[in-house]
Amino acid sequence: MGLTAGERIVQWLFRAVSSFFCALFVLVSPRRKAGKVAPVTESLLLIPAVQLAEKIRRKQVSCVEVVQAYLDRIQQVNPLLNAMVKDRFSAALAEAAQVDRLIEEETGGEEALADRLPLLGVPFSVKESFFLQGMPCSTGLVSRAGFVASKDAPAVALLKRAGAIPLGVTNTSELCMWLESSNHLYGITNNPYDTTRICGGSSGGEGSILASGGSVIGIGSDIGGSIRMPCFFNGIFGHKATPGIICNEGQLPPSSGLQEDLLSTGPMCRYAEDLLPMLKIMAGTNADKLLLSSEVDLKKLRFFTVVDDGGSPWTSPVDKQLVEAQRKVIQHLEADLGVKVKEMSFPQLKYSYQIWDTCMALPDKDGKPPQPFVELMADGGSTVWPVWELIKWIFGKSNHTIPSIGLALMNSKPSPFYLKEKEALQHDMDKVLGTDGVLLYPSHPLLAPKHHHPLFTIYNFSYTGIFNALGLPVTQCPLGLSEEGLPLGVQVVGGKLQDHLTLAVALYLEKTFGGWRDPGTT
Ligand SMILES: *[C@@H]1O[C@H](CO)[C@@H](O)[C@H](O)[C@H]1NC(C)=O
Ligand SMILES: *[C@@H]1O[C@H](CO)[C@@H](O)[C@H](O)[C@H]1NC(C)=O
Ligand SMILES: CC(=O)N[C@H]1CO[C@H](CO)[C@@H](O)[C@@H]1O
Repeated sequence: MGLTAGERIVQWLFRAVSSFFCALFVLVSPRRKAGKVAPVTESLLLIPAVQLAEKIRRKQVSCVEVVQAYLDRIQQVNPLLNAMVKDRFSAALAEAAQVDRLIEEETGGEEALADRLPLLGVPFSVKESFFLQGMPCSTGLVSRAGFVASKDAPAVALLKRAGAIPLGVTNTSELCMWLESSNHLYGITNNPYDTTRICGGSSGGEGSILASGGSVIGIGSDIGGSIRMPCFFNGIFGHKATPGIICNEGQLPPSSGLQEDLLSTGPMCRYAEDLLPMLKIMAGTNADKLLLSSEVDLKKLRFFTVVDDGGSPWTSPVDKQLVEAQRKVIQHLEADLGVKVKEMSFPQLKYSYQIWDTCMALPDKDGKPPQPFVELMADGGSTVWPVWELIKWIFGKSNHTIPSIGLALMNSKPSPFYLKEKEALQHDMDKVLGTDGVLLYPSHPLLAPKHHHPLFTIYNFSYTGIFNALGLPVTQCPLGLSEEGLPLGVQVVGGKLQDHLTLAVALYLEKTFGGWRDPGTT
């Protein structure tokens, strides 16, 4: 797709300016020493959640042993990562002991137990922006320090009801609106493959603790890539479900306007086989709307690949290693399955950011506009003045992070032009995908960047954000590591309600590319 001369100039200028600031930033920022977590040595930490539940049910391992192994690992890695910001270790151990007693006393047989409590005894982690009873839920707002949730978010409650045991809550970006998990309440979270790099956001603490082996399954939410970006930067699996399937209640900030159509709560995990059972549990009664128990024959699917967004002036070109990884996926699919992967391009993808931004600003069905970001920052307290916060920030005195202040200053309005482009893209995409199409798309233009870098390159998240605007299910899949030892990956996109297809492809890709890698051994 050609860019106009004007777009080329904008592209050149924007890249020049962002490169200049990146270079300047590297010059002035203190040198951090690159570190990574120690290898996982405890084999209990290397078992997928569904298999772990089975072993616990069969008394091949006690739940207390499993939970203790995870607590030990978190204590080992967290000082380096700052991923889990509040734990509930003693409560988790007490619950584990109860699980062991329950299994001891169970008379209904193992199968009945598996039916009733499919994740019995499996530890999990929770993004701090969700209500988890007895735990903080601040989403990085300093003014919410000390708040304690008195109930569980519905998605959290469903995992608990399936028998899973929460270990603690993990860091996010302020108000979940940034791809670096850092805020003035809990500080900054590091990437386990290289601690000088970002773990992504907003579900970044989840990405980091899962990838380091401190958790096996976790819960995140995604309005512009907040599950998929941290899963990509940390080399794990994540699923942004078709919107409306998993309940989004009980998290901060609440969505308003039409944002509910963009937001998806969903599973994050180290092993692909845990995605589907988690989705089924977290969907509750809505699971019936998906075809989660149908057998998927990959050979019968139609595959598509899109190499990039067509050259948006606002994003960087896709990293060569990511292009190569996606090419290898195509090669494998064609050689193993005998399918033909068709290369496509969608001209509107170059407006991904603008389309996402417009959808985020749309009013709801009753014409009510979304709640202004400054109100979310104020969280019911005194008014926040973004310019004043910016001045305070310059002197290191603001309680807010610069991405939040920037967002408050931007104050987007919906654009009829981009809405029309979105509708055209939606029409084409829905037609291409149908009920048996699967599309491959880069997860992000670049591998996990250094801390703070995304500040100068804010639009790259549009590679994930566009699928929130389109309301399509997407599974983020790891594809091994780059030359510098950083995770590679790809997004697998399906038609609406066709989540089972992208999950089936995730299983295939894990088998073919090896899935998650222990950051300690790379
Ligand atoms: C930051 O938040 C704390 C706690 O809410 C408050 O006491 C303090 O005055 C705030 N600081 C600024 C500069 O707004
Ligand atoms: C994002 O995009 C810019 C160009 O717009 C690029 O210079 C930058 O390195 C990219 N990086 C990330 C990870 O945000
Ligand atoms: C690095 C950092 O700031 N870590 C903080 C994370 O949050 C906990 C709980 O509030 C603090 O105790 C840590 O100091």
